[in-house]
Amino acid sequence: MLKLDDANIEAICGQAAQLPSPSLPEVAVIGRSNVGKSSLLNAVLGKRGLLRVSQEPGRTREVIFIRVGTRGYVVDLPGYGFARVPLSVKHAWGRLVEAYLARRARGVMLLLLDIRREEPSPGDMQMVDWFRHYERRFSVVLTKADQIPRGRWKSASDGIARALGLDKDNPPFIVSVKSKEGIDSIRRLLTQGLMAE
Ligand SMILES: Nc1nc2c(ncn2[C@@H]2O[C@H](COP(=O)(O)OP(=O)(O)OP(=O)(O)O)[C@@H](O)[C@H]2O)c(=O)[nH]1
Ligand SMILES: [Mg+2]
Repeated sequence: MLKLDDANIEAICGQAAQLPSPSLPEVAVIGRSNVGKSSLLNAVLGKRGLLRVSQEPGRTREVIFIRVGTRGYVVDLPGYGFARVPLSVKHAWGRLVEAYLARRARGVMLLLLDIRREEPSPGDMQMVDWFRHYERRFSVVLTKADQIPRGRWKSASDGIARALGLDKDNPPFIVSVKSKEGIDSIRRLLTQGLMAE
C-alpha cells in the first residue's frame, strides 16, 4: 500500500480562482457539514492534528489540498447544509465546489453521509447530480458507524444506496474514526484513487 503518512497541507483555497490546475490524481471528500470529513482524513492519513475538527458546523470553509508523497493529493472540501449562514456564504460555497468539480482532476470523489440519517439531504442529492454532470467517479462513505448498532448497518447502507441510485457494484463504505472500523478500506480506496491514470 501507498505510504500515506507523508502528508502535508500544500494549498488552502477560499476562492475558485485560487484552485491549482490539476496535475496529479486527487481523492476528495465532500459532504454535509459536521459529517466527519476532516476527522476521516486525519484518521486515514494517520495524523491527528492535520485538519481541524470541530463541534461547530462549517469549520472548513476552504478547499484544502494535502500532498501525499509524490503520488497526488487528498482534498478536504467545505461542507454544506449548515443552517445559520448568510445566503452570500452559501453562494460562495456553491461557486467554489462547482469550480472544483469542473476542473476534472483525475481520481475519485468520496461523498460522506452520517450513517444515522435515514435519507440523503437535498445537498447530498445535489452533489450526486453534480458528480454525474461533471463525470466524476464517486463512492459513498457512511460515517460515525459507532453511533448505531452493527445490526442496523446493512439496512442503513441499503437505504442510502437505493435513495442515491448507486450501482450494485459500488456500495457504500462504512466507517468510524472512533472504533477504526473501515479505516483500512478507505486507505485502500485512497491508494487506488491516487494511482489513477
Ligand atoms: N462518534 C463519532 N464522532 C465522529 C466521528 N467522526 C467525526 N466525529 C465528530 O463529528 C464532529 C465533526 O467532525 P469534523 O471532522 O470536523 O466534520 P467535517 O465534516 O470536517 O465538518 P466541516 O468542516 O464543518 O464541514 C466532531 O465532533 C467529530 O469528533 C465518528 O466516526 N464517530
Ligand atoms: Mg472539516
